[in-house]
Amino acid sequence: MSNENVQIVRTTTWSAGPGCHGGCGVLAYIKDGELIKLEGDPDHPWNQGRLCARALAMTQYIRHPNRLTRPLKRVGKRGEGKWKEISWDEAFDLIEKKMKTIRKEYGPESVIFSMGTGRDIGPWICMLAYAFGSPNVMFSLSGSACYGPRISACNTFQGNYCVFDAGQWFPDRYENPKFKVPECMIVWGYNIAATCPDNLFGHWIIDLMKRGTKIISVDPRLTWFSSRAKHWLQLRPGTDAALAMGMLNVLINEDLYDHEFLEKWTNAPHLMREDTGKLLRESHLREEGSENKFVVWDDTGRRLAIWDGSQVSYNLPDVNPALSGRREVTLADGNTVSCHTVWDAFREEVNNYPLDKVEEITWVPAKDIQKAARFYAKSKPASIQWGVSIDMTPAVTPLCHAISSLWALTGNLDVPGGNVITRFAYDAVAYALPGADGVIRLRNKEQDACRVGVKEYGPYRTFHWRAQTDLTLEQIFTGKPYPIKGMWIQTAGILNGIGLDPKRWREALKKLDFIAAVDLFMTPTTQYADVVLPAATFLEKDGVRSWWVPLQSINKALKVEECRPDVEINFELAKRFDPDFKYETIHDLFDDIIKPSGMTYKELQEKVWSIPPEEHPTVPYFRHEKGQLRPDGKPGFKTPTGKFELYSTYREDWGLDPLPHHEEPPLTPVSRPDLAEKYPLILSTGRRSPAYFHSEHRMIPWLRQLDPDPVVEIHPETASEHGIGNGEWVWVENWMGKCRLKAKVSPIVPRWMVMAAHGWWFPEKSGKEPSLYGVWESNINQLLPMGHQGKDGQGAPLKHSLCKIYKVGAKEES
Ligand SMILES: Nc1nc2c(c(=O)[nH]1)N[C@H]1C(S)=C(S)[C@@H](COP(=O)(O)OP(=O)(O)OC[C@H]3O[C@@H](n4cnc5c(=O)[nH]c(N)nc54)[C@H](O)[C@@H]3O)O[C@H]1N2
Ligand SMILES: Nc1nc2c(c(=O)[nH]1)N[C@H]1C(S)=C(S)[C@@H](COP(=O)(O)OP(=O)(O)OC[C@H]3O[C@@H](n4cnc5c(=O)[nH]c(N)nc54)[C@H](O)[C@@H]3O)O[C@H]1N2
Ligand code: SF4
Ligand SMILES: [Mo]
Repeated sequence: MSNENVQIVRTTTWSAGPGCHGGCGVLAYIKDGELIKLEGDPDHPWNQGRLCARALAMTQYIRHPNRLTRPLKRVGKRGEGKWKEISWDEAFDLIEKKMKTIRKEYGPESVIFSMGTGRDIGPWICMLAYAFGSPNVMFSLSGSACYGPRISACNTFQGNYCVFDAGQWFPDRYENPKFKVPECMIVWGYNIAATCPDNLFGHWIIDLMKRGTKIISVDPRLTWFSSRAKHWLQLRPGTDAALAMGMLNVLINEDLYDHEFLEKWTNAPHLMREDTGKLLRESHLREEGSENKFVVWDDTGRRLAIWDGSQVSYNLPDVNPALSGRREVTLADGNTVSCHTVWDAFREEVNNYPLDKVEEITWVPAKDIQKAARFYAKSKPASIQWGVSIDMTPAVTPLCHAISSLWALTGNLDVPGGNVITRFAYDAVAYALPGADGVIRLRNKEQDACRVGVKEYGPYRTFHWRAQTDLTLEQIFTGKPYPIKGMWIQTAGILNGIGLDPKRWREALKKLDFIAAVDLFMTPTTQYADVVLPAATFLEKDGVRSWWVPLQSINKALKVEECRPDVEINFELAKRFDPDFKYETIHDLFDDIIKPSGMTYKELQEKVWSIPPEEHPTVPYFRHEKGQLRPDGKPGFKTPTGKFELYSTYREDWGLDPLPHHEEPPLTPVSRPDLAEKYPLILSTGRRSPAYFHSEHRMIPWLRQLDPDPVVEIHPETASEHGIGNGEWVWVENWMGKCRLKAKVSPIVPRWMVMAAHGWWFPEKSGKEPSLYGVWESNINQLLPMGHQGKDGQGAPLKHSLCKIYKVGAKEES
């Protein structure tokens, strides 16, 4: 390639385009305003020149003939496929008028702002919703079952989220003297070699393996990491909590846990009342001296806890209360109650999971669990990284609690090579993830009270800023407690990927008065909108990206027709909806977001990425010891007790079981033997394809060539039982419906499970109803129900339902 007139733009990937959670540094080669090549930036500390197929295929994406390039207005009925090009001014005027009418008649909360997975538009959709006045930003997956539940669970009992340490907070990475290579890493329900999810990369784990890390894989499927693991625990889907409890059982009963961490940093010594079975709270304690000060003694006269008016601090320096055993405590009312410790209760719960019972639940041999647990516990340091299959368990919080207890009790939290507490680089936060307050937020708390799910679910009140999806869908039909009349859809493939039971979603969309969608392509979902706006790829915009580290800029490299960056679209409308909107220009907004870094946006753009210096409080390690995690600056964790909570204060307050435990998911052979009789195979869905991001990219030739058809993976024995050959089309069916997928016969899945690809529609087919790009042919979500969220409103059974299979054309089994 001649480099004449070629301009190289250094920038950062974040979705629109590759479709990603993002963060790779890239070099965009631009000639005469066109992208001629994209390659990994060898100087970027994270990807070090590596890049995925989807980013490499950007040259086929940018000018794809199907791309939306002008705003469209629907002129036929919803689904009829009749559209008219309009100007941006017309589009903005129309949206402003329609949405203001709904706001006036029904209130701002009756417009839902629907988004998909976390990418560049996260902050901007919130900005728009909040400027409009609606708290209802909805991550459109049942039970918010991706990422949010893991984060909110960690907030609940640990105060902050954490991830595996691959030296990502240091520009020199593995070479940094503070960093340690973990001896063991558990890759838990995580297909990270294909996914680079949640701001992490599979190649980091490979880097660690090259440096000596041994892998334990917890996965029903033979993934890249399972096939290279020292221990592969091939569990029955949805039984992870039982497995983790079994591992805790080994840890505790073989005395493989870290006593110092337990005593000093967990709430193990805290007291529980035997009469109520609940925590002994400050209000129960005996008053002494000043009005706000209470002290608790045990029956031997030792002080156990003190309440200083703001919080109870246990474990006073001069007291080392016994970790277990009964004791009598005198309460404020003068009565005496018997108490035991949290540690007693925790161990009792763990002892409910002896390994033979765990084997029965999980189908993993007890011996294997024991070996893996011992290996993890004896490795120093060791880390665990979990994937989205965790969120896709309705009892997601107790499951996260069990797994987190593993890293806490082995002293692997907030240490080099272990699970490191995540903080945003420089604390520059654009918008709220659970537990983080960003620059973009609702103006006053009262506006939040009517957010869907706030009344019903503790985590939505306390940590999530999202509307609960399953309740929102119901509310569209019932109109209770208030009507929902409009939807703004930006990055959510409601009918083709993120929505479960998509036919019901279609009915819901049809009920709405007004829908605006912003996308790069026409999809089955956008066919139901009234206006569709053409969005830009990451190469066509300026942006700012702060998701843990680094702090990065996205730098505009080119322009395509009339496509506009999401941030510009939302900014324009935010100004129209909110007369007091704070910012004049988009760069003002970016400046405000990155202010804590001390840089202006222009300065960040020069650098492209910036990692805070090692002494910065947002950089690990041992921040719980240094008082860098809690708002009051005291040592400990950001929880109600300042400790890692083995027994959760929040969960007790929310009326939910505060200890980790296993709950059988709703649609398994164990919970529904009646359904299993007819639908004997476990249906798992949505293992990622390296060629696609969810429902995207089916129209990109290089990517479609890599993975041309919707596949279902079937074990050879199961396939032969059903007379199915590799590459033959099969029906996958259950009580909700059926869809047609191509058999990939492979021992990669166990005999008792099939794995169906998700997100399928066919851009090459007609977009009009009834075809709707063939979305009803192969979209596996037609077999998955809404409304099975867990008791705290989170989680959904996407990875464990039931089905039967048979060859297309074969006589249907009844
Ligand atoms: N190429 C590509 N990358 C992506 C995406 C994409 O669509 N394409 N999507 C992005 C998004 S939004 C997300 S959330 C992430 C997800 O990234 P991952 O968390 O890596 O998600 P999956 O590919 O679903 O992999 C989950 C793994 O869990 C296993 N599994 C299934 N059920 C269970 C179970 O019950 N227990 C256990 N322990 N394991 C189970 C599956 O076999 C699979 O190996 O990927 C992101 N990255
Ligand atoms: N059966 C099953 N279903 C699943 C899953 C599973 O494991 N199994 N995984 C679920 C998970 S974890 C998630 S997060 C969801 C993801 O679901 P979605 O986030 O809905 O998935 P996508 O198909 O990536 O994106 C939806 C639309 O957004 C558009 N888009 C992409 N980037 C941009 C952008 O920057 N701006 C604008 N305006 N539009 C953009 C795309 O063109 C696409 O039409 O899917 C879920 N669906
Ligand atoms: S999808 Fe992942 S590997 Fe590809 S560009 Fe985005 S962050 Fe990088
Ligand atoms: Mo996701």
